[in-house]
Amino acid sequence: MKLSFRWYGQDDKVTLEQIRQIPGMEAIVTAVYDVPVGEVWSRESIGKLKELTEQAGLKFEVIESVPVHEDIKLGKPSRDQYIENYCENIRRLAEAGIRCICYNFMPVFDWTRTQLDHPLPDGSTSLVYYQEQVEQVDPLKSDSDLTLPGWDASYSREELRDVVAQYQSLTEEDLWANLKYFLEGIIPVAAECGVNMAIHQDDPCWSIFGLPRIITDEQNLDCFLKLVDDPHNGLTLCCGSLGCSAKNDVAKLAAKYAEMGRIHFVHLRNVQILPNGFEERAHLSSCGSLDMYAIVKALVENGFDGYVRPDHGRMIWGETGRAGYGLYDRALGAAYINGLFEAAEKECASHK
Ligand SMILES: [Mn+2]
Repeated sequence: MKLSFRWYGQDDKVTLEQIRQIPGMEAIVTAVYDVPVGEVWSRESIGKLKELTEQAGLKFEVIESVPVHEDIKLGKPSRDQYIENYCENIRRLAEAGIRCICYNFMPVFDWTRTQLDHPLPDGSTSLVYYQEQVEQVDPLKSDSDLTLPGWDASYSREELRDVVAQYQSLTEEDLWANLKYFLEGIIPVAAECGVNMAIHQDDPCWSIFGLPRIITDEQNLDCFLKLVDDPHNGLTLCCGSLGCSAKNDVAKLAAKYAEMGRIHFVHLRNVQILPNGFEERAHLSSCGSLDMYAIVKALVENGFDGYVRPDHGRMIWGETGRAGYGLYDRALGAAYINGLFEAAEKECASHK
């Protein structure tokens, strides 16, 4: 298990120099942000990220994310060009030394929360999801003032309504078929380039606004891996996304898919499940619903040796910045993950 940290490029308030000082930190997880979704990334932009990362003494082997154009998810005729662009991105990233690409296949909304700065009793703030607030919002009504934080700012109100409307006739079966078509286009290229593709689970792992969502639970993850049964077609195991449903036993899923060799990247964070949704919490097991030690131990016991990163942190110590992606609480999460990892490694070694 190797520790990594997400970095949003030169506009990120968190610097590479700060990240490098976190004990055990090996690599940066980042992306090219200056290109519209669906276009080919320039070799120059990729090279700049690699250069900055390596100058800071960190490795450049994981990309999060190469986003998937909506036309691919919708199965429009234009998807073939976007899939070809995606393949070209895989080739260019492999040339630069990238070994793993994280992506997701969620219609329209990458992730959904109802508040990004919800105060917790200890004075920190975190991202939360309350069902009753989601139900007040209808993205099909362009005259509604209600929006949710994190909605893609690249869409105007009307564009958002239009893209959501295009999904109204798309069933889960259609989305599965479009995902399969996409995988059949990209996985042979990934295999040829030695790149592991790692799909992120839907966040949260249920349907929102009537939009289909399929990367949600064990049954569907099993189906996903069989769509193209190749080791390069694997998972980003996101504990927080799977863990906001009590139906998902995250430690069990970690063990199962690690043993199959199909986990290529892991997001470690904790959530507290509530009757009406969930709250993101500190990484420590006792702060939320997930047994983080059981998850890390399951990964170690089953031979997972890829990258993990602390996922969203709370805002603490007065830090301001990108919600979920401050320095301090994610660094605390990294330190905690180091401890879990060392304990799990030593426990496994003592049983051999
Ligand atoms: Mn995640």
